[in-house]
Amino acid sequence: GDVAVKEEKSGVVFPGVVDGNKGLLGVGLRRKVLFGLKNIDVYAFGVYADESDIKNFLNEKYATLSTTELKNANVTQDLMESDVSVTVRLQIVYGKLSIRSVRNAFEDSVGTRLKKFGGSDNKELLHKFTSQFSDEYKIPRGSIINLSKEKGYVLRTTIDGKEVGSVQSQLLCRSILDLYIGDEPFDSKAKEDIDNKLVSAIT
Ligand code: DAO
Ligand code: DAO
Repeated sequence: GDVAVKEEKSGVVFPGVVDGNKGLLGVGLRRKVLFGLKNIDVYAFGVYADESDIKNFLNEKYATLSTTELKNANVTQDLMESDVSVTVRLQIVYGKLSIRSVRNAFEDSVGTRLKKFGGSDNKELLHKFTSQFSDEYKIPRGSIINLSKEKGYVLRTTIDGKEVGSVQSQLLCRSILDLYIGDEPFDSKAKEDIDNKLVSAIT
């Protein structure tokens, strides 16, 4: 539906639709453990995709499966590897985020995935992505960052509606989505909700 949804742990509300046509599939929270002891809420996120794009893609692939077979199919994984446009909207919750700590965090989170899916050395790709975020950007609490995977595996980033840059790479798109809907997602409840939503889009 087109209804706004609240991420309960942070209280952040996500609009039901973004980019004119992408509907909300699920919301979650990105936490991080600091110094092995303190848990901080870094940002809340919502995952969006165009419903008719999803239907077209999934119907093509799954039309012949029974409901049970569908439950066992890895629909989310197929979505990650597809060329369907997906937007992940992040709303910053933590009030003291520096660009440097952001860069360190995603060298860790995204870097791990690039290695996992790409195999070889992906330092250059990681650098291409992180070098978009120069030190002049400020991301105080409430900032909204959109990570949009567009047709042709282009990852476009905006901060508070302002375009920051885009990188064309299937591996990077796959790795970013993996943070939210992959095997070890930041918020497993969010992934579960998204899975269910996808399956119900087919049936
Ligand atoms: O204050 O040093 C600190 C801790 C900051 C934690 C940073 C986590 C960053 C997570 C990535 C955010 C991407 C928008
Ligand atoms: O949560 O570990 C993570 C990685 C999130 C990747 C999102 C990157 C967003 C980049 C924003 C930079 C702001 C200057």
